[in-house]
Amino acid sequence: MSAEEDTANQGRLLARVHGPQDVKRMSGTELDNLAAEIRDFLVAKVSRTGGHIGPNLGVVELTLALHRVFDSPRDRLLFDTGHQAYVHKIITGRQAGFDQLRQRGGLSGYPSQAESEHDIIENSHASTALSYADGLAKAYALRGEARSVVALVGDGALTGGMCWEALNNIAAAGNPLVIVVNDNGRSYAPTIGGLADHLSTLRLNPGYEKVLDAVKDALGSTPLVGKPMYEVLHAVKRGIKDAVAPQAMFEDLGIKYVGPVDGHDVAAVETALRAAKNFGGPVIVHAVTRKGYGYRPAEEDEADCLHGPGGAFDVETGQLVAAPAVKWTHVFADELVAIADERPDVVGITAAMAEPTGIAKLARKYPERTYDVGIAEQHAATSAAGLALGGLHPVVAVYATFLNRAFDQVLLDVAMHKLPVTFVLDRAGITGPDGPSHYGIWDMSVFGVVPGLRIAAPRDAATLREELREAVAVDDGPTVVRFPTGAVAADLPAVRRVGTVDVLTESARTDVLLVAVGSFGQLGMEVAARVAEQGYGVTVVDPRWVRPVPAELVELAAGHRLVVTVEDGVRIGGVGDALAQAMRDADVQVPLRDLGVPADWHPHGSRNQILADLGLTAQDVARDVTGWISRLDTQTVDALPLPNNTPTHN
Ligand SMILES: Cc1ncc(C[n+]2csc(CCOP(=O)(O)OP(=O)(O)O)c2C)c(N)n1
Repeated sequence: MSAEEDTANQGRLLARVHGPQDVKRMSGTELDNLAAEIRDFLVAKVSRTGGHIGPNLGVVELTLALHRVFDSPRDRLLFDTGHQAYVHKIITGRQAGFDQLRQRGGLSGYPSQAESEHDIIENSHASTALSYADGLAKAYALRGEARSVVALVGDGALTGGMCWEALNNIAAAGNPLVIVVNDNGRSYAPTIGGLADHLSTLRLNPGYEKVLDAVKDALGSTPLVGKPMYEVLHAVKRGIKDAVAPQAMFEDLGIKYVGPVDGHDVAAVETALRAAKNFGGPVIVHAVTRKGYGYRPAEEDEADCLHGPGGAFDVETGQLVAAPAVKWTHVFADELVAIADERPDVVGITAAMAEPTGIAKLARKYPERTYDVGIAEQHAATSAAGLALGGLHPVVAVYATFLNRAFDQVLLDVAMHKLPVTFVLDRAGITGPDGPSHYGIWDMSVFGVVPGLRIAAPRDAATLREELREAVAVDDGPTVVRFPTGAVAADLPAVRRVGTVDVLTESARTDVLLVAVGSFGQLGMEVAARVAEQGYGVTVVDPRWVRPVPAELVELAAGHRLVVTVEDGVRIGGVGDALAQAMRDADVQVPLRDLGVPADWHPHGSRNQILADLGLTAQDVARDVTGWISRLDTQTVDALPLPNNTPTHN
């Protein structure tokens, strides 16, 4: 085929795909070409928006095969974690949405019921799909409905305990159900643990290695993405099944095992899936894939196979387009290493996210003092408790949204034992493009009720370093240090410190005490300037440690006419709520208004867009504050109007 014909044909098959039926009708050759077109499409689109490119490139053939063998949405296709559902979205008629992927009002980066009847579960937290599948299969058995239930789960997600609880139940129930294990050997980084080792014996098999080497050699001489490479890959894809030995492990669980199958061979996957579909009981189909398959910058990215670039990237190199910024994560990572240099008892824990949380930096310097526990936040917390019992001070670095999983472990296993464990919560508050389940807005409320747990919310790099040091100096209970996503805020020095509370600005008049939590320090300064223009004096404070509520904060509140709190977390049980209670307990009668995130499901978009939607900009807050303080002279407290974003059900 000439180059012109090739260009003319680009996207030809993809344009015919409006739903699963269109894929079912295609021939083997067409499917191979379609897979190539899908990869071109994914790279072209995701390179503009950012998103989970590596995982999706790895499941193109798997997803095509799933939609050919099963009849979605009647048959239920469940995607564990959900970050690898882009191909499913393409097949189910959502190609047009990819220009707006993860943008406000655009396509979600995860399955979304609102988008399609083909999306059954809305997720983003790993290791849940097998439990959903267990329940669905039981429900259809009880209701006498003949529908297939299929869950696609990665080897990374399989390190999560919920998967093993589910497998135990699935085996016991014996209902028909298909579990497709997408085994690419990686979470972000290579998957760790006994299970991973077991699976990797397969990948280390010399026969399999030979195939991979041939693929790698071929990549050097082919264009980045596209059809020619697929022809080469096809040529080397022979014999993969014969080259490797089946694994007994899954059958030991009492679940039928099919595989290993080459996950990039649609026909081979289809054969396995059809066998599994007709088996009449639970079956695991073990598919071996390569993360980032077919796109050289992803395949060759040692760190995480381009797991999920946060923004636009260069197609040739896979490098992010945006100028690199110093992020909160970097400040934490550097300071942790500095602390570890001084304190041999300080160790780090990550739950399969060493690079994204910055723990990787510690691991590079002190590999023997760093533990990657897999996608196992609950285990991370209690294992940290064990480390602390053993005389160490663990620093557990997780995204704020994922620590929700480990509430009971933090409460009882760590806090009740008064153990010195520091939880560092990255991506706290409104995060943005990953949507509702990735927002780190619950931590201050949920963990605020844990007795003896101290929570710090630094406002800039300097206070992050300082509060991290204060946290690891605590030896009689757990601490949390939480900070948001993105570039770290410019340093904002305090004018003075009262107890643990930093006063950021004050004036001769003490009308309003504005409690700016964490990264809202700068917003607080802007609000004070705007409100000052209306003739009111605002004292802006950063409590630094928000739990327990500092006694000095209550004293400061007593010296003002109005207290306003602003925080990057849910209002119910948040810092405002806690301060109001502390003021009631101290019989401080000053009215308080709390601004924060309503307890609701907030859509994806940029952090700034979502904060603006919630009325959490300097302009909005200044308007609220001015309105409240100006009415105070004439109205009673109860008559103070609600802020813009206060839903009535709160
Ligand atoms: C509870 C939880 N912890 C951490 C994460 C972050 N995370 C997203 S994808 C991922 C790796 C998943 O690996 P795997 O299931 O093998 O899928 P792959 O990306 O390799 O296709 C992790 C750790 C998460 N989504 N949920």
